[in-house]
Amino acid sequence: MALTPGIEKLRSYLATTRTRIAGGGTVCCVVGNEAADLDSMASAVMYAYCRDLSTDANGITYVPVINIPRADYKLRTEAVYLFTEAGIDPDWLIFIDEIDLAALHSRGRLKIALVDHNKPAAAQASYASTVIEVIDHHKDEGLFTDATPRVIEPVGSAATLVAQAILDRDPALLEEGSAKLLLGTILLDTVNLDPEAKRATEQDEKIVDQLLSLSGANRTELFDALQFEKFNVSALSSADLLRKDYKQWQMGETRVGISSVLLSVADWLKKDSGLSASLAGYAKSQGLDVLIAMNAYTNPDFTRELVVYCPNEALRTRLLDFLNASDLGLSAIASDSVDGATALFAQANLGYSRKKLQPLLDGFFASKA
Ligand SMILES: [Mn+2]
Repeated sequence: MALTPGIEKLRSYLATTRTRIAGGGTVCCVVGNEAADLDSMASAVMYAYCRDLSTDANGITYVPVINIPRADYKLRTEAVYLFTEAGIDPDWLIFIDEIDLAALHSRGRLKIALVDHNKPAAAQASYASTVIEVIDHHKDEGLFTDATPRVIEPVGSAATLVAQAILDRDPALLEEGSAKLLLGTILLDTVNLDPEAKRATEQDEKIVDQLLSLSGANRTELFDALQFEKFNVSALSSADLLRKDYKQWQMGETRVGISSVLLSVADWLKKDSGLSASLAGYAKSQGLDVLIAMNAYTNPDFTRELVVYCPNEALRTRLLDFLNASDLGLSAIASDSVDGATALFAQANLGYSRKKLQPLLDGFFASKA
C-alpha cells in the first residue's frame, strides 16, 4: 500500500516511541478512555504527536497509549479501517498491555495526559498524581485543576479539541492522512454533523470544514464508509463476536454473560457451523453458567434475535420457560446446527436491549436462589 502523502513525519514519530521510552527520561502517556473507541484512539495518537513535536515539550517524550490490550484492537472495526486509511500501521501503536506504567511510575518517570475522559480509569487511578494535561468533551469531574492545558468543552468529539490544539500550535502537522483520521472520528461521533443527532456544536462544524480542505476527503463518503465498517463484523470469529461488546454479572448463584452481536443468527451459523462449541468455549473461558447473545441487525428493518447457551439442563429448562413466558416475544428458530444446550429465538419485542434484559434476568435468578 502506498503511503498517504505527508504521513512520513507521523510515521517516523510513532516508529521511534518505544526506543525513546527505553532510553530514559520523563514519559508522558497520552491515554484515552477505557472504552477505547475511535475518538479515544485517534485523539491519543494525534495529541501525543502534536505535543511531542511542540517547542514546549520540555524534553518530555509524549507517547499515545491505547487503553485496551492489543488483542482487542481488531474488534474496533471502524478504527482498523480509519487508521489504515490514514496510513497508520497498528504495529506502531502502543497498547496498555505493552507498556509498564507501574515501572515508569516507581522510577518517577511517568506523566499522564488524559484525552477523551477527565477522570482516570480505575486501573490507572493510582497514577492520578501524575496527570499534567486534560483534553476532553465529557462532563467535567472537577479533577486536576492544575493541569495545563485543561480543556474540557462539551463538543461532539474529543478529536475536535485535539484538532483545534494542533491548528493552534502547528497546523503543518495536519496532512492528508492525519487530517482524515481526525475528520472521520468527528464525523462518526457527530453522525456526520446531523443536527437531529444533537451531537455537533459550532466548533465541530468549523473544525470539520478545515479538516475537509486539509484532507481532501469527501465528507459523506468517509462517513458512510465508517458507519459501514463499524458494523462490519464479517472478519471476526465467534469468540471475537462474543467479546466485542460483552458484559457479565453474578446473579444470585448464577454467573451470566450477555454479548451484543451485530449479525443475524442465520449469518452467524453460516460463518460458524460449530456455533455451540464456540459458545461453550467462550462460556467456559468466562466461567459462565449462562451465556446469552443478543443479535441485532438491520436488513432492511431492525431485527432482534436471542441465543441462549446453558449447559445445565435443569437450569436451562427453568430459564427457557421463564423467557418464553416473558414479554420478550420469543419464537424458537429451529436448527440442526446447534446442540441441546443452545436455544435460538426470534425476539419480537424490539424494546428489549441488554440494559432491559439484565434486570429481568437478575429478578429471575435472584428469586430462584
Ligand atoms: Mn469521545
